[in-house]
Amino acid sequence: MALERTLSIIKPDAVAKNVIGEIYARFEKAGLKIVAAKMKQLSRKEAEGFYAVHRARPFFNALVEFMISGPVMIQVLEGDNAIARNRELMGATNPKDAAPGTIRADFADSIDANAVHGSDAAETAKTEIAYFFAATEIHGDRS
Ligand code: IDP
Repeated sequence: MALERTLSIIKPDAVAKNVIGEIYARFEKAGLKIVAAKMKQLSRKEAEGFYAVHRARPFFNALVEFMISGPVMIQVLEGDNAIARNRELMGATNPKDAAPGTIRADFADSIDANAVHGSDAAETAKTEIAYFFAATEIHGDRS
């Protein structure tokens, strides 16, 4: 199995609900190690840049407004198949479709306020991790 890294964001709704620790416990129980972390109030520019791939989508402005509505908790997770494993833990984008026991099923209120972000592929993971973390801020087993 491939030792991978992925970018995870606990979004403003979940930070406001005070469930950072509960979400971290799910990562750890699933074998994902938190190898970097920072709490941050994103600027509009940072949120727009992070979600630039969605710029043309009708929900883009609402998504940016939501992501800057409060602080987020940003982490790099490391583990075997970390990208897919984190997506499994997160559940479907719309919490109405998320499988029972997933983070979004348990903590998300709507497709806008859906608790967590997770990279969806190796290339995006690399870009997204570099968007928020310098190499010296990541303390994992993978070089
Ligand atoms: P993902 O977060 O599950 O990877 P993406 O399709 O990459 O989903 O969309 C990024 C984020 O944009 C979602 O997490 C959600 O917050 C928001 N989003 C996606 N689709 C919609 C929509 O149809 N309406 C409102 N917000 C959406």
